[in-house]
Amino acid sequence: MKNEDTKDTFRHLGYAAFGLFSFGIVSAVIMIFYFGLDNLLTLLPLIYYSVVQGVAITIAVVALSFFVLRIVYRLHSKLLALTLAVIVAGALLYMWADKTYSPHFAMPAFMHVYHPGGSLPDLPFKNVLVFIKNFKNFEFVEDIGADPNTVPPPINRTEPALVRIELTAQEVISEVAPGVYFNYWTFNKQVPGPMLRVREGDTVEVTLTNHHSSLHHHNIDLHAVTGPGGGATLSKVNPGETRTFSWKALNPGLYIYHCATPNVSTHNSHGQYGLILVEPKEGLQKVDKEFYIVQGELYTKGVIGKKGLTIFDGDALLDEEPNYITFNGRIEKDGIPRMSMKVGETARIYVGNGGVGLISSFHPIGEIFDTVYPEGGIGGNILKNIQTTAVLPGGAAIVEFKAEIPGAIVLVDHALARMNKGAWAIINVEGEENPEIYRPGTSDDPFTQGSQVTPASYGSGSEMSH
Ligand SMILES: [Cu+2]
Repeated sequence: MKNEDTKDTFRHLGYAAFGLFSFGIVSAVIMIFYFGLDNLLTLLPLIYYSVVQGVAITIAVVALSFFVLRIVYRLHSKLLALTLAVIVAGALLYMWADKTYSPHFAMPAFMHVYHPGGSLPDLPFKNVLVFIKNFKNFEFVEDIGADPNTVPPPINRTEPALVRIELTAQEVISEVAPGVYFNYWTFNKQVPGPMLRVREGDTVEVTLTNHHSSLHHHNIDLHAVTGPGGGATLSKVNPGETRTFSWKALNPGLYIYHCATPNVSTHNSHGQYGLILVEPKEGLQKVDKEFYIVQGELYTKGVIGKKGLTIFDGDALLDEEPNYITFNGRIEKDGIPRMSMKVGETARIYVGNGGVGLISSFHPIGEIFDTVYPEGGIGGNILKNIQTTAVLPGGAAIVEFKAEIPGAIVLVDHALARMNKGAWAIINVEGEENPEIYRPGTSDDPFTQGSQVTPASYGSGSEMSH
């Protein structure tokens, strides 16, 4: 009897294994025909980890089902089978009644929101299928992070002008961190989108094109615009479409622009934001260096650092718990500074916060902001000698300082756990040491003779020589 049972067990296991194997083969053949082998070969490395997880959960579910069936079979108990069925039915009923089932088989299935129009923050499951189907149309971008040095030059005009700006909304694939891929939605294939610069009184003509490869509508809301939706009502573009609208820059200041297509926070948190500076008529004081940094959040499924193509997480968005917080779209590569200046030079940083959830406590480690234009406002109060300034979601700030000491100035969101999620960038300062201001040793040590000083670099722990 026992022997028979064991044979049975092995036979059933064999069937299960054969079934799984056949299912795998048939799925692979269907996928090759559906996507084409080339697309599949590109896609597979990106979804490798998801595939492994899928196989793992399938094995576990099949084994568990087999285990339960064996118990029921061995006990020959209809009552036990009925009890198990009731447990499963009860659990499903509980889940169904817990929250409203969302339309369109959206993921996660039990989410409910109260956004105007009822749009869900997540992506309907059908969009994921459409995404995979259109995979070959997406462009892979080598480096999604906008170069912080790409600030348009100061405006020297003394008269208003007509300024034409062209932007393209494009959905691309790029790396958040090494091996971690995300489907970014962008302006001009970079995050943040390009920094724009106009002069108070200018008439600005914005032309927005939605790239033909896009799966979603997009538009643009510039906070510098006076008018409904900040331009959003005039710029909704379907994939492949182009629209133009004009506006007059009435208020000087530094403003966020972003996509405002419902669900707005979903579009924002895929990377669709940037800064526009409306220079005051009298211009801004001249500085040696200007930098462009926008903080942003990425909400992805699974843990931080999960490799492969990560999927957007609507639940995390509603909870305002991003996996990644970036200064310019992605994690800084190997801590290599992308900004540099010299001792004695002055710098201005145009800082924005694309959000969507967190207030940035913007702070330069080892430096003090001599001047801050709070909330990016120009023409009102300015602040002097500031350590940390608040940059609100959908807001900005202009900060200025002079570099006195060589070494690294690490810019951070001083809610410092966010550094672990990527919220930092480095300005490398080169030049002569300035021991009168900063040096190792006691205050009695002579420092006026340069020969007696060993240059100390950032973090090297060099000591004064005697
Ligand atoms: Cu959009």
